[in-house]
Amino acid sequence: MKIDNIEVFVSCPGRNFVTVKVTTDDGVTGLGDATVNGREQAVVAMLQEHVIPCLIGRDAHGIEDIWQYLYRGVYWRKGPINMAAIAAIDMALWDIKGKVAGLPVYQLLGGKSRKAVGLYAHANGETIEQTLANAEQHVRNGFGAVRLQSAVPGLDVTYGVLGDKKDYFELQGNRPLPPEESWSTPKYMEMIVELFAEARRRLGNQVQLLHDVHSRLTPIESARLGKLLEPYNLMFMEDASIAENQDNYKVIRQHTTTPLAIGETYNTIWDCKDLIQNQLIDYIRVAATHAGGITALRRITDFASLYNVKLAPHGAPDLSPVCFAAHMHLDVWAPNFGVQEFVGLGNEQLQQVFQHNHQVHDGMVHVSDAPGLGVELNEEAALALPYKRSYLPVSRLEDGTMWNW
Ligand code: GCO
Ligand code: MG
Repeated sequence: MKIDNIEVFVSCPGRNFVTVKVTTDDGVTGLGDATVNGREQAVVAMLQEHVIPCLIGRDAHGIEDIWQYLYRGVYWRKGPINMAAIAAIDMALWDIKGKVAGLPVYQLLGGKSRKAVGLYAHANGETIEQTLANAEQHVRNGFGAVRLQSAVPGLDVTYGVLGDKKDYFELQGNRPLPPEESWSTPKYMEMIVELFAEARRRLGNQVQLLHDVHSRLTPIESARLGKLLEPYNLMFMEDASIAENQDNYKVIRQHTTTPLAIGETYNTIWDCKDLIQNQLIDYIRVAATHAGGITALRRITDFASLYNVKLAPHGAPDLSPVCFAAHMHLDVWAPNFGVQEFVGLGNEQLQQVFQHNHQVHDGMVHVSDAPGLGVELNEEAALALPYKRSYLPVSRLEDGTMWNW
Protein backbone atom coordinates (compact mmCIF):
# COMPACT_ATOMS: atom_id res chain seq x y z
CA MET A 1 0.00 0.00 0.00
CA LYS A 2 1.81 3.08 -1.23
CA ILE A 3 1.31 6.78 -0.53
CA ASP A 4 -0.20 8.11 -3.71
CA ASN A 5 -1.15 11.69 -2.87
CA ILE A 6 -0.91 14.18 0.02
CA GLU A 7 -3.08 17.30 0.13
CA VAL A 8 -2.97 20.24 2.54
CA PHE A 9 -6.16 22.13 3.48
CA VAL A 10 -6.07 25.47 5.26
CA SER A 11 -9.49 26.37 6.48
CA CYS A 12 -10.96 28.91 8.89
CA PRO A 13 -14.12 27.63 10.60
CA GLY A 14 -13.90 30.42 13.19
CA ARG A 15 -10.11 30.04 13.40
CA ASN A 16 -7.39 28.61 11.15
CA PHE A 17 -6.59 24.92 10.86
CA VAL A 18 -4.01 23.17 8.68
CA THR A 19 -5.16 19.66 7.79
CA VAL A 20 -3.21 17.02 5.89
CA LYS A 21 -4.92 14.29 3.90
CA VAL A 22 -2.87 11.29 2.81
CA THR A 23 -4.32 8.99 0.12
CA THR A 24 -2.93 5.55 -0.67
CA ASP A 25 -2.81 3.87 -4.08
CA ASP A 26 -5.77 1.71 -3.09
CA GLY A 27 -7.83 4.75 -2.11
CA VAL A 28 -7.59 4.68 1.71
CA THR A 29 -7.35 8.17 3.24
CA GLY A 30 -6.00 9.45 6.55
CA LEU A 31 -6.08 12.87 8.26
CA GLY A 32 -3.52 14.78 10.31
CA ASP A 33 -3.48 18.15 12.09
CA ALA A 34 -0.54 20.49 11.37
CA THR A 35 -1.88 23.72 12.91
CA VAL A 36 0.63 26.06 14.57
CA ASN A 37 -1.38 29.03 15.84
CA GLY A 38 -0.27 32.23 14.07
CA ARG A 39 2.30 30.36 11.93
CA GLU A 40 -0.05 28.31 9.77
CA GLN A 41 1.42 29.17 6.35
CA ALA A 42 4.94 28.27 7.48
CA VAL A 43 3.79 24.68 8.09
CA VAL A 44 2.01 24.64 4.74
CA ALA A 45 5.26 25.61 2.97
CA MET A 46 7.23 23.05 5.00
CA LEU A 47 4.82 20.32 3.97
CA GLN A 48 4.37 21.26 0.35
CA GLU A 49 7.93 22.12 -0.53
CA HIS A 50 10.02 19.99 1.82
CA VAL A 51 8.05 16.99 3.08
CA ILE A 52 5.37 15.82 0.64
CA PRO A 53 7.62 15.34 -2.43
CA CYS A 54 9.79 12.86 -0.45
CA LEU A 55 6.87 10.69 0.64
CA ILE A 56 5.05 9.88 -2.60
CA GLY A 57 5.47 6.19 -3.43
CA ARG A 58 6.56 5.14 0.10
CA ASP A 59 4.91 2.30 2.02
CA ALA A 60 1.98 3.85 3.93
CA HIS A 61 2.30 1.12 6.59
CA GLY A 62 5.86 2.19 7.45
CA ILE A 63 4.85 4.70 10.15
CA GLU A 64 8.00 4.34 12.24
CA ASP A 65 10.35 4.41 9.27
CA ILE A 66 8.65 7.50 7.81
CA TRP A 67 8.82 9.21 11.23
CA GLN A 68 12.55 8.43 11.48
CA TYR A 69 13.08 9.48 7.84
CA LEU A 70 11.52 12.89 8.52
CA TYR A 71 13.17 13.39 11.94
CA ARG A 72 16.51 11.57 12.09
CA GLY A 73 17.03 11.56 8.35
CA VAL A 74 16.91 15.33 8.08
CA TYR A 75 19.92 17.35 9.19
CA TRP A 76 17.70 20.11 10.71
CA ARG A 77 15.90 18.44 13.62
CA LYS A 78 13.17 19.63 15.98
CA GLY A 79 11.37 22.99 15.85
CA PRO A 80 7.61 23.67 15.96
CA ILE A 81 7.10 23.95 12.19
CA ASN A 82 9.09 20.85 11.35
CA MET A 83 7.51 18.78 14.13
CA ALA A 84 3.96 19.87 13.22
CA ALA A 85 4.59 18.72 9.64
CA ILE A 86 5.92 15.36 10.89
CA ALA A 87 2.99 15.11 13.32
CA ALA A 88 0.34 15.57 10.65
CA ILE A 89 1.86 12.90 8.38
CA ASP A 90 2.21 10.56 11.38
CA MET A 91 -1.44 11.01 12.48
CA ALA A 92 -2.68 10.44 8.95
CA LEU A 93 -0.68 7.20 8.67
CA TRP A 94 -2.08 5.92 12.00
CA ASP A 95 -5.55 6.82 10.71
CA ILE A 96 -4.88 4.81 7.54
CA LYS A 97 -3.48 1.83 9.46
CA GLY A 98 -6.57 1.78 11.65
CA LYS A 99 -8.91 1.94 8.65
CA VAL A 100 -7.07 -0.89 6.91
CA ALA A 101 -7.15 -3.02 10.08
CA GLY A 102 -10.80 -2.08 10.72
CA LEU A 103 -9.79 -0.96 14.25
CA PRO A 104 -9.83 2.33 16.17
CA VAL A 105 -6.29 3.65 16.80
CA TYR A 106 -6.46 2.94 20.55
CA GLN A 107 -6.63 -0.78 19.71
CA LEU A 108 -3.41 -0.49 17.70
CA LEU A 109 -1.72 1.17 20.70
CA GLY A 110 -2.62 -1.73 22.99
CA GLY A 111 -6.30 -1.30 23.84
CA LYS A 112 -8.21 0.63 26.48
CA SER A 113 -6.89 1.19 30.00
CA ARG A 114 -10.14 2.86 31.11
CA LYS A 115 -13.75 3.12 29.99
CA ALA A 116 -13.64 6.82 29.05
CA VAL A 117 -11.38 9.89 29.09
CA GLY A 118 -11.70 12.28 32.06
CA LEU A 119 -11.81 15.96 31.13
CA TYR A 120 -11.27 19.29 32.80
CA ALA A 121 -13.48 22.17 31.75
CA HIS A 122 -12.56 25.87 31.60
CA ALA A 123 -14.28 28.33 33.96
CA ASN A 124 -13.38 31.98 33.62
CA GLY A 125 -14.87 35.35 34.40
CA GLU A 126 -14.43 39.08 34.76
CA THR A 127 -14.79 38.64 38.53
CA ILE A 128 -14.11 35.84 41.00
CA GLU A 129 -17.86 35.58 41.49
CA GLN A 130 -18.43 35.07 37.75
CA THR A 131 -15.61 32.52 37.45
CA LEU A 132 -17.02 30.47 40.32
CA ALA A 133 -20.59 30.65 39.01
CA ASN A 134 -19.26 29.23 35.72
CA ALA A 135 -17.32 26.55 37.61
CA GLU A 136 -20.48 25.54 39.49
CA GLN A 137 -22.26 25.19 36.15
CA HIS A 138 -19.54 22.79 34.90
CA VAL A 139 -19.83 20.74 38.09
CA ARG A 140 -23.60 20.56 37.63
CA ASN A 141 -22.95 19.34 34.06
CA GLY A 142 -20.88 16.46 35.42
CA PHE A 143 -17.28 17.71 35.21
CA GLY A 144 -15.09 16.45 38.04
CA ALA A 145 -12.26 18.89 37.26
CA VAL A 146 -12.34 22.59 36.39
CA ARG A 147 -9.63 25.09 35.43
CA LEU A 148 -10.16 28.51 37.02
CA GLN A 149 -8.99 31.76 35.35
CA SER A 150 -10.18 35.19 36.46
CA ALA A 151 -9.57 38.75 35.30
CA VAL A 152 -6.81 40.56 37.21
CA PRO A 153 -8.18 43.84 38.64
CA GLY A 154 -6.19 46.75 37.18
CA LEU A 155 -5.20 44.93 33.96
CA ASP A 156 -7.21 45.48 30.74
CA VAL A 157 -7.08 41.86 29.59
CA THR A 158 -6.06 38.64 31.32
CA TYR A 159 -5.05 35.36 29.66
CA GLY A 160 -7.86 32.81 29.76
CA VAL A 161 -10.66 35.31 30.32
CA LEU A 162 -13.16 35.79 27.50
CA GLY A 163 -13.90 39.54 27.78
CA ASP A 164 -16.46 40.27 25.06
CA LYS A 165 -15.86 36.95 23.27
CA LYS A 166 -18.44 34.19 23.54
CA ASP A 167 -16.09 31.19 23.74
CA TYR A 168 -12.48 30.04 23.58
CA PHE A 169 -12.69 29.34 19.86
CA GLU A 170 -13.51 32.98 19.23
CA LEU A 171 -11.02 34.25 21.82
CA GLN A 172 -7.86 33.23 20.02
CA GLY A 173 -8.94 33.57 16.40
CA ASN A 174 -8.86 36.19 13.66
CA ARG A 175 -6.54 38.93 14.89
CA PRO A 176 -4.85 40.41 11.81
CA LEU A 177 -1.98 41.86 13.90
CA PRO A 178 -0.77 40.81 17.38
CA PRO A 179 -2.68 42.69 20.09
CA GLU A 180 -0.52 43.99 22.97
CA GLU A 181 -1.53 43.09 26.51
CA SER A 182 -0.01 44.18 29.81
CA TRP A 183 1.06 42.11 32.78
CA SER A 184 1.64 42.79 36.48
CA THR A 185 2.80 39.98 38.76
CA PRO A 186 1.89 41.80 42.03
CA LYS A 187 -1.68 42.46 40.81
CA TYR A 188 -2.07 38.85 39.68
CA MET A 189 -0.67 37.42 42.92
CA GLU A 190 -3.28 39.27 44.95
CA MET A 191 -6.22 37.98 42.88
CA ILE A 192 -5.13 34.39 42.39
CA VAL A 193 -4.93 33.29 46.02
CA GLU A 194 -8.33 34.86 46.74
CA LEU A 195 -9.79 33.01 43.74
CA PHE A 196 -8.75 29.60 45.02
CA ALA A 197 -9.63 30.32 48.67
CA GLU A 198 -13.13 31.33 47.60
CA ALA A 199 -13.35 28.39 45.17
CA ARG A 200 -12.78 25.84 47.93
CA ARG A 201 -15.37 27.60 50.14
CA ARG A 202 -17.98 27.46 47.36
CA LEU A 203 -17.15 24.25 45.51
CA GLY A 204 -16.02 22.07 48.41
CA ASN A 205 -13.10 19.66 48.38
CA GLN A 206 -14.22 16.97 45.95
CA VAL A 207 -13.91 18.85 42.65
CA GLN A 208 -10.41 18.94 41.13
CA LEU A 209 -9.18 22.50 40.54
CA LEU A 210 -6.53 23.59 38.04
CA HIS A 211 -4.95 26.84 36.93
CA ASP A 212 -2.81 28.02 33.98
CA VAL A 213 -0.21 30.66 34.92
CA HIS A 214 0.73 30.84 31.21
CA SER A 215 4.46 31.21 31.95
CA ARG A 216 4.17 34.69 33.44
CA LEU A 217 6.17 34.09 36.66
CA THR A 218 9.88 33.70 37.40
CA PRO A 219 10.80 30.39 39.09
CA ILE A 220 10.99 31.88 42.58
CA GLU A 221 7.64 33.63 42.09
CA SER A 222 6.15 30.31 40.95
CA ALA A 223 7.59 28.63 44.03
CA ARG A 224 5.87 31.23 46.20
CA LEU A 225 2.57 30.86 44.36
CA GLY A 226 2.72 27.08 44.63
CA LYS A 227 3.22 27.41 48.38
CA LEU A 228 0.37 29.90 48.75
CA LEU A 229 -1.97 27.57 46.82
CA GLU A 230 -1.10 24.42 48.79
CA PRO A 231 -4.08 24.75 51.18
CA TYR A 232 -6.45 24.63 48.18
CA ASN A 233 -5.10 21.33 46.85
CA LEU A 234 -4.83 21.93 43.08
CA MET A 235 -4.74 19.03 40.65
CA PHE A 236 -2.00 21.03 38.97
CA MET A 237 -0.56 24.47 38.40
CA GLU A 238 0.21 24.73 34.67
CA ASP A 239 3.08 26.57 32.94
CA ALA A 240 4.10 28.42 36.08
CA SER A 241 7.44 29.46 34.56
CA ILE A 242 9.15 28.96 31.22
CA ALA A 243 11.40 25.91 31.24
CA GLU A 244 13.73 26.54 28.32
CA ASN A 245 16.20 26.02 31.14
CA GLN A 246 14.70 22.86 32.63
CA ASP A 247 16.57 23.55 35.91
CA ASN A 248 14.06 26.38 36.55
CA TYR A 249 11.70 23.71 37.82
CA LYS A 250 14.21 22.58 40.46
CA VAL A 251 13.69 25.96 42.11
CA ILE A 252 9.91 25.60 42.06
CA ARG A 253 9.90 21.95 43.07
CA GLN A 254 12.10 22.34 46.13
CA HIS A 255 9.65 24.80 47.68
CA THR A 256 6.18 23.46 46.98
CA THR A 257 4.04 20.30 46.88
CA THR A 258 1.52 21.88 44.47
CA PRO A 259 1.63 19.51 41.46
CA LEU A 260 3.22 20.99 38.33
CA ALA A 261 2.29 20.63 34.66
CA ILE A 262 4.04 21.86 31.52
CA GLY A 263 4.62 20.97 27.88
CA GLU A 264 2.07 22.48 25.49
CA THR A 265 4.75 24.27 23.43
CA TYR A 266 7.21 21.35 23.45
CA ASN A 267 8.24 19.77 20.17
CA THR A 268 10.23 16.72 21.23
CA ILE A 269 11.02 14.53 24.20
CA TRP A 270 14.28 16.48 24.57
CA ASP A 271 12.32 19.57 25.71
CA CYS A 272 11.05 17.66 28.75
CA LYS A 273 13.53 14.84 29.30
CA ASP A 274 15.21 16.40 32.35
CA LEU A 275 11.90 17.60 33.81
CA ILE A 276 10.55 14.06 33.62
CA GLN A 277 13.68 12.16 34.59
CA ASN A 278 14.33 14.36 37.63
CA GLN A 279 10.65 14.14 38.64
CA LEU A 280 10.32 17.92 38.57
CA ILE A 281 6.81 17.79 37.10
CA ASP A 282 3.68 15.69 37.65
CA TYR A 283 1.86 16.09 34.31
CA ILE A 284 3.28 16.35 30.79
CA ARG A 285 1.05 18.45 28.51
CA VAL A 286 2.55 17.81 25.07
CA ALA A 287 0.19 17.91 22.08
CA ALA A 288 0.30 15.35 19.28
CA THR A 289 0.23 18.16 16.69
CA HIS A 290 3.20 20.02 18.15
CA ALA A 291 5.41 17.19 19.29
CA GLY A 292 5.62 14.84 16.32
CA GLY A 293 2.32 12.99 16.33
CA ILE A 294 1.05 9.78 17.88
CA THR A 295 4.36 7.94 17.46
CA ALA A 296 6.22 10.62 19.44
CA LEU A 297 3.56 11.09 22.11
CA ARG A 298 3.37 7.37 22.75
CA ARG A 299 7.13 7.37 23.33
CA ILE A 300 7.03 10.40 25.65
CA THR A 301 4.11 8.84 27.57
CA ASP A 302 5.93 5.56 28.12
CA PHE A 303 9.08 7.40 29.21
CA ALA A 304 7.05 9.59 31.60
CA SER A 305 5.42 6.51 33.15
CA LEU A 306 8.82 5.41 34.48
CA TYR A 307 8.95 8.60 36.59
CA ASN A 308 5.33 8.84 37.83
CA VAL A 309 4.56 11.63 35.37
CA LYS A 310 1.05 11.52 33.91
CA LEU A 311 -0.15 12.43 30.43
CA ALA A 312 -2.41 15.52 30.26
CA PRO A 313 -2.41 16.63 26.60
CA HIS A 314 -2.99 20.22 25.58
CA GLY A 315 -6.60 20.72 24.51
CA ALA A 316 -6.84 24.34 23.34
CA PRO A 317 -9.11 25.44 20.47
CA ASP A 318 -6.12 25.89 18.13
CA LEU A 319 -5.71 22.10 17.99
CA SER A 320 -8.10 20.72 15.38
CA PRO A 321 -10.63 17.93 16.00
CA VAL A 322 -8.11 15.62 14.27
CA CYS A 323 -5.61 16.29 17.06
CA PHE A 324 -8.43 16.01 19.60
CA ALA A 325 -9.17 12.52 18.23
CA ALA A 326 -5.48 11.54 18.33
CA HIS A 327 -5.44 12.60 22.00
CA MET A 328 -8.59 10.59 22.75
CA HIS A 329 -6.97 7.39 21.46
CA LEU A 330 -3.74 8.06 23.39
CA ASP A 331 -5.62 9.05 26.57
CA VAL A 332 -7.84 6.00 26.65
CA TRP A 333 -4.82 3.75 26.11
CA ALA A 334 -2.14 5.40 28.32
CA PRO A 335 -1.69 3.52 31.60
CA ASN A 336 -0.36 6.78 33.05
CA PHE A 337 -3.14 9.05 31.77
CA GLY A 338 -3.95 11.99 34.03
CA VAL A 339 -6.59 14.31 32.60
CA GLN A 340 -7.55 15.90 29.27
CA GLU A 341 -8.08 19.65 28.80
CA PHE A 342 -11.42 20.32 27.09
CA VAL A 343 -12.89 23.58 25.77
CA GLY A 344 -15.99 22.17 24.08
CA LEU A 345 -16.63 20.75 20.62
CA GLY A 346 -16.60 24.14 18.90
CA ASN A 347 -19.02 26.12 16.78
CA GLU A 348 -21.33 24.79 14.09
CA GLN A 349 -18.89 25.58 11.27
CA LEU A 350 -16.12 23.62 12.96
CA GLN A 351 -18.40 20.64 13.52
CA GLN A 352 -19.45 20.82 9.88
CA VAL A 353 -15.85 20.83 8.59
CA PHE A 354 -14.65 18.04 10.92
CA GLN A 355 -17.17 15.30 11.67
CA HIS A 356 -16.69 12.65 14.33
CA ASN A 357 -18.52 10.53 16.82
CA HIS A 358 -16.43 10.94 19.98
CA GLN A 359 -19.22 11.39 22.55
CA VAL A 360 -18.89 13.86 25.42
CA HIS A 361 -21.08 13.38 28.47
CA ASP A 362 -20.72 13.69 32.25
CA GLY A 363 -17.27 15.27 31.95
CA MET A 364 -15.87 12.37 29.93
CA VAL A 365 -15.22 11.42 26.32
CA HIS A 366 -16.46 8.04 25.20
CA VAL A 367 -14.02 7.33 22.41
CA SER A 368 -15.43 6.44 19.01
CA ASP A 369 -15.01 2.86 17.79
CA ALA A 370 -14.82 3.96 14.16
CA PRO A 371 -11.71 2.55 12.43
CA GLY A 372 -8.66 4.88 12.50
CA LEU A 373 -8.94 8.23 14.27
CA GLY A 374 -12.68 8.45 13.60
CA VAL A 375 -12.73 11.94 12.02
CA GLU A 376 -13.90 12.87 8.53
CA LEU A 377 -13.07 16.12 6.71
CA ASN A 378 -15.88 17.79 4.78
CA GLU A 379 -13.64 19.17 2.03
CA GLU A 380 -16.29 21.33 0.43
CA ALA A 381 -17.11 23.01 3.75
CA ALA A 382 -13.38 23.42 4.52
CA LEU A 383 -12.63 25.05 1.16
CA ALA A 384 -15.58 27.45 1.54
CA LEU A 385 -13.89 28.96 4.64
CA PRO A 386 -10.50 30.31 3.50
CA TYR A 387 -7.49 31.12 5.72
CA LYS A 388 -7.46 34.49 7.51
CA ARG A 389 -4.16 35.86 8.85
CA SER A 390 -4.28 35.79 12.63
CA TYR A 391 -1.87 36.26 15.55
CA LEU A 392 -1.64 35.44 19.21
CA PRO A 393 -1.22 38.51 21.47
CA VAL A 394 2.11 39.70 22.87
CA SER A 395 2.61 40.83 26.44
CA ARG A 396 4.51 43.69 28.14
CA LEU A 397 5.12 44.59 31.75
CA GLU A 398 3.45 47.83 32.79
CA ASP A 399 6.70 49.79 32.20
CA GLY A 400 6.75 48.55 28.58
CA THR A 401 9.26 45.71 28.94
CA MET A 402 8.49 42.77 26.66
CA TRP A 403 7.26 39.77 28.68
CA ASN A 404 6.06 36.18 28.12
CA TRP A 405 2.54 35.99 26.73
C1 GCO B 1 -4.10 26.17 27.20
C2 GCO B 1 -3.21 27.07 26.41
C3 GCO B 1 -3.81 27.85 25.30
C4 GCO B 1 -2.72 28.59 24.50
C5 GCO B 1 -2.98 28.50 23.02
C6 GCO B 1 -1.92 29.19 22.21
O1 GCO B 1 -3.68 25.78 28.25
O2 GCO B 1 -5.17 25.85 26.72
O3 GCO B 1 -2.35 27.80 27.25
O4 GCO B 1 -4.83 28.69 25.72
O5 GCO B 1 -2.64 29.90 24.89
O6 GCO B 1 -3.09 27.17 22.68
O7 GCO B 1 -2.02 28.90 20.86
MG1 MG C 1 -1.79 26.41 28.82
